[in-house]
Amino acid sequence: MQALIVIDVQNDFCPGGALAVTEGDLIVPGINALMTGFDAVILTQDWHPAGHSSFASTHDAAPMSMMEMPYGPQVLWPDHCIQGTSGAAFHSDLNTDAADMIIRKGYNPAIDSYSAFFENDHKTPTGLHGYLQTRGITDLVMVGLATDFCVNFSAIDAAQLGYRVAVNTTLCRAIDFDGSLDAAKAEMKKAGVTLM
Ligand code: VGL
Ligand code: ZN
Repeated sequence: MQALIVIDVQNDFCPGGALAVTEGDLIVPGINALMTGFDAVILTQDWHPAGHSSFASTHDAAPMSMMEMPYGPQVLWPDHCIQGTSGAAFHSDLNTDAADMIIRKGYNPAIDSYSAFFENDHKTPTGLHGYLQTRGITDLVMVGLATDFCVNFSAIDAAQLGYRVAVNTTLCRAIDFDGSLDAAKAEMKKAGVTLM
């Protein structure tokens, strides 16, 4: 049983958004076309409260600077994907009707959550693993934004949880900050993720 996991195809990660990923919107038609032919389709949605600890503005720091958190180093981002805002909404062309489930993440004010499976402490579960297990899903294809952060962390966690994982890189786009895309590709391969 195979699921398609669509990571964070939200306005703030598309051109014009608060944390815009170059060409982030161009992957939407291909993702919609891919949705048929899976046993389950799951969308993730980055969903932060205002004043989230991953926001540079919360610490009067520069966006894209680093901060040591109790759970490890954290990039400080521009404010993005604030709950209920248009920036947090899915891209308007994304076929959300095809989703069996939408899982939100990053709502804990103190911990960021790049991965669809665990918050950035690598311990607190989002519940997605339980959902996939009870649906009998063994194989995952991942697409979405951003290749080097939320797709990367989700794919590695999934592989470590025992799923067979493929990332369709033509239907992903990266932030590519400070060599993060090359590093992410190497980490995913090392974790046993297939890059398509
Ligand atoms: C993401 C940075 C902060 C992502 C989310 O979806 O890749 N990146 N929040
Ligand atoms: Zn975020």
